[in-house]
Parts: sequence; structure tokens; C-alpha cells
Amino acid sequence: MKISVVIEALENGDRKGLNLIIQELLDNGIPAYEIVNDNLIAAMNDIGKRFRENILFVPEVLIAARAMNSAFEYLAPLLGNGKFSYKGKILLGTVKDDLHDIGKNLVKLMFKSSGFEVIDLGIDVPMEKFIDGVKDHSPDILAMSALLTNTLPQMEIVLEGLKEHGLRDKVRVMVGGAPVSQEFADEIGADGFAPDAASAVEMAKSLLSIN
Ligand code: B1M
Repeated sequence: MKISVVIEALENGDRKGLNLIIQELLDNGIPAYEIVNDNLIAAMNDIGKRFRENILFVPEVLIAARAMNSAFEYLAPLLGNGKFSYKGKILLGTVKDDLHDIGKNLVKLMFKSSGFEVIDLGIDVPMEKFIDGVKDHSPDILAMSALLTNTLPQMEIVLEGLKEHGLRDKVRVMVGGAPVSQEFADEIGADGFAPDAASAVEMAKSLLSIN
């Protein structure tokens, strides 16, 4: 399968076409997570490159983003092992001023299909909403996603907020998203960092000392 075919379907927001492509790859024995990484994310990276170069603009990227989320839904039953005895509860959201949710949604799918209960606060989540979420749901893990360099400081603001509300020792905090690094996670005092959705699951398990 040529990546250009996937890029074209994504760029045109052709959900049906994308599902057919995915089905063909599945029929050829390609595992779901490999389809996500080698086809969908690779295609989105190409779109991202042209977005950066001002060849594509926000409306076009939004069309692609919606098609990407729908492709994830199509693959959802096949990602992970689909166990339903909850391994732990995760409160998840994209930080304040940040509207990117494709990566967060993929991380959510992987968490869910690996047996975690996930409470998704959505995008543009301010510190107060994360704090209320921790109070209301008592999650084992608070997981934050950020895609913009200028929204990264929000993660530290949430960690400070947890301290101020006496909640820091009640919840493990993990962070991720393209501009986030292990170094940054250490710097702000997060408990864990994961570079992608599969390692996010491994990190969550390791934070809770489970298999
Ligand atoms: Co935006 N955008 N965007 N964008 N966008 C980026 C991020 C950018 C790198 C593009 C570029 O310039 N090359 C750039 C950020 C530069 C920077 O700050 N470093 C950028 C910009 C500048 C902007 C705007 C400011 C553009 C503008 O308006 N002028 C604007 C900001 C809006 C806002 O948030 N306030 C904007 C808007 C948008 C759209 C709305 C059009 C759309 C988002 C739609 C949506 O999400 N529903 C969009 C998109 C789609 C992108 C790109 C093209 C794709 C991002 C994506 O979804 N990747 C992106 C360029 C790129 O990355 N190539 C870009 C696929 C996704 C699966 O990967 O999100 O990295 P990712 O998630 C990965 C890992 O990061 C990790 O796992 C995921 C799966 O492996 N991960 C975690 C993510 N969260 C995690 C949490 C974890 C663990 C791992 O634990 C908790």
C-alpha cells in the first residue's frame, strides 16, 4: 500500500475510502497498531509538513483530523487486548488553550483497550477543571496532553494546582504530546512521560506497578 493513497484519503476527508484502505491492510495481516503508526500517523505527518509550509491551512487540516479520528474509531476494537476488568482509572485531557485532540484520542483508545477506565475531559482543559476532576473522580492517574510549545507551561500550572489543593500525593501524573520530553517531565515534577500511545499504556502500568 502506497502512503500517498492514505494521504489522499485523509486529505479529502474520505472516511469510507480510509476504512476500505484500513480493511485491506488488515486483510493483508498488518496489525492495527502498525496501521496507525506506519500509515495514519505517517500520512498526518505529511499533512503537518505542508501545514507548516503554508501549503495546507486550518480547514484542510481539520478535515484530515476528523477523518483520522474516524479511522481510529474503526480500528478501536482491534487496538490492544480489549480486556474490561479495569486496571485503574485515568483522568485525561488536553491542556488549556490547546485544541489538539487526535493524539489524546489515540492515547485514550489505547488506555481503554488495555483495560483502563478513562474519564476524558476533552480539549482546552484549565487547571481548575483538572483539579475538580481529581476531586470528583479520584483517578489513579492524571494524564495530560499538549501539542503546542506555548501550552506546555499549563502542565506545570496543573502540578502546582494539585500541590496547592493538597492533592499531589493522591494521584500519579503523566504527560505527553509532540513537544513534551522526558527532560521536561522531570523538570516540572511529573511522575511519567510517554512519547507515543503504546508507551503511554506501558507507563501507566508501570506507575501503578501492574502488568
Ligand atoms: Co496544529 N500545530 N495548530 N492543528 N497541528 C501542530 C502541532 C504543529 C507542530 C504544526 C506545525 O507548525 N508544523 C504546530 C505546533 C508548533 C509548536 O508549538 N511547536 C501547530 C500549530 C502552530 C497550530 C496553530 C497555532 C495553527 C494556527 O492556527 N495558526 C493552531 C493552534 C490551535 C490551538 O490548539 N489553540 C493549530 C490548529 C490545528 C488544527 C485545529 C487545524 C488541527 C487539530 C485538530 C484536532 O486535533 N482535532 C491541527 C493539527 C491536526 C496539527 C498537526 C498537523 C497534527 C497533530 C496530530 O494530530 N498528529 C500538527 C503537526 C504534526 O504533528 N505533524 C500540528 C497525530 C497525532 C497522533 O500525534 O498528537 O503528536 P500527536 O500524538 C502522539 C504523541 O504525541 C503521543 O501519542 C500520540 C500517538 O502516538 N501523545 C501522548 C499525545 N498526547 C499524549 C499524552 C500522553 C502520552 C503520549 O500521556 C498523557
